Amino acid sequence: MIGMFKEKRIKKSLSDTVFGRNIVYMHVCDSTNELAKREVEMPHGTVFIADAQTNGKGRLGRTWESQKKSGIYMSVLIKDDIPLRDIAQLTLVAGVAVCRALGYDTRIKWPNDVVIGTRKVCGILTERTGDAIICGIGINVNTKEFPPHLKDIATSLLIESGEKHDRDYICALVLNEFEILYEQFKNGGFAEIYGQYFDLCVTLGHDVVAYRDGEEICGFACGISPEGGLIIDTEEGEVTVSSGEVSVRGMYGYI
Ligand code: BT5
Repeated sequence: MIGMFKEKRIKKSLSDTVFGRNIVYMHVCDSTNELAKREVEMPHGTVFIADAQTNGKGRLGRTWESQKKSGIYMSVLIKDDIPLRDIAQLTLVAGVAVCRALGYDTRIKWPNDVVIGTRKVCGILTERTGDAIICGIGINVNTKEFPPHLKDIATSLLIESGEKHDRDYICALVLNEFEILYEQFKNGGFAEIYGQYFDLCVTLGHDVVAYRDGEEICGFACGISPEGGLIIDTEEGEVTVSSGEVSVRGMYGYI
């Protein structure tokens, strides 16, 4: 059924997991990440989900287009002892989880864009508030059309497959995969996920430019560091950039 999110339907497809055991659903909210921040007293694993966002947020002050009932806008509240420096890695873990859940030959444009071909189908924004971490995931599911400024860079499962998808079911699949990978990450660190991330990352092997505090770092994306940073081979040697501080573009296109 395509319509509003149904908590029961999401729960039906969930494994016996913590992520999503408690679901806070709203028709509309400003941003599920902001909602999670306001409701930070909720238990670990609570998932905040909305049919539409009026102020969907991307990284570095950007916006996330959040059309009504066409996408998944959800945030997972994580209350564990994750060191501050590992938050960026959690975004990478979530990216791998989304790829595993969606299939469709999804790949990752470093650090956090899940793409099909050269277009973005999902974005992830991880934030910290006090001791809690909020991992926000936006997935374009049944979006028919994007506004002009996104036409060339965004896609949806509907556009790619010609079919509408059940958002509740996809939500549950993503949460199941995320929790499995999260447990591995928590116990063994990013090393547990590194291989999968590396294999999924389409940025590698491309000429890229990273923008860091007004500075441009141009070079060949040649590797992922053990911490999840992107290693760029520049004229001055190798530079590793971390996801919290840069945005990256392909020199000859989006990837
Ligand atoms: C992201 O930022 O990709 C993180 C997006 C996170 C969205 C989720 S939805 C649930 C939770 N609540 C929130 O408020 N946010 C999270 P970034 O890497 O900065 O990419 C943002 C850029 O992606 C924009 O500047 C646009 O170019 C593009 N964009 C915006 N909306 C898009 C969409 N629906 N599909 C594809 N691309 C989009």
